[in-house]
Amino acid sequence: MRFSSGLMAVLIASHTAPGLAATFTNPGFETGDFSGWTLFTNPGGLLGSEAFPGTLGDPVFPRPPKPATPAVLSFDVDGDGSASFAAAFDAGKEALGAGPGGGGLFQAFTTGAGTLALALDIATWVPLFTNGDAGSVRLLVNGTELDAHHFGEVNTGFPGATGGAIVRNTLAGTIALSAGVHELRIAVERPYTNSTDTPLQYVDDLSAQFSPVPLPAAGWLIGAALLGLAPRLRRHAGATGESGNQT
Ligand SMILES: [Ca+2]
Ligand SMILES: [Ca+2]
Repeated sequence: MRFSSGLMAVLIASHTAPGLAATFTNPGFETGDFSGWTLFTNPGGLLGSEAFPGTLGDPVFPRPPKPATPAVLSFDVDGDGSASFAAAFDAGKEALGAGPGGGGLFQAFTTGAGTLALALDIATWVPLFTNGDAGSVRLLVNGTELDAHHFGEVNTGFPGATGGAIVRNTLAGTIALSAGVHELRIAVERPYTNSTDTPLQYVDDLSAQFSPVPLPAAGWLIGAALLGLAPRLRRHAGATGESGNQT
């Protein structure tokens, strides 16, 4: 069966209509800053700490230098050997107590109706000492958690090793969305206080794949096109002598 040109146009339009893709601003932090993102802190939480100009060879207080956070810094979050700009945090708390600590970042985005698949690279850098909890990162859309990872204890091998440790992971998940404005949120949490020895958390390379569902309006158009096609098919069947019920 050949589709009429009108029906084919409707079918194509239902898959390429503008506004159906999910577009994020600065998903890989390649602007070198937090453009497009809004930072937030949980009650009593901290997102970062001041820079510490450490010296690992210092005989009194041996520590590696630690950058100020929150910040967008060059870091190889996915471990492919190539560093790029990434969001860096020293998630923690002002004082020990209830609550997740830290905070994170969010941005609004718009889609049509469909399914959104997201992926995000995450990492933690533990400067020197083995740390009992390097923090957690959670990926949420409209408040629904798509995926989460708790780095937990990271053993740096200290004192036998003084190079610290980097641990990497990836968050991924899918969610069905109705047409409209949505919120993507990345929570970076750690329920302990910050110090020159606490781990940094990095996030980078947010990637999105959006699969639109045919819109109801498009369905009506397709139905209307098929109705328009029916008389032509009947005429065609009649002209070639094919049998069939023709009411
Ligand atoms: Ca990047
Ligand atoms: Ca990389």
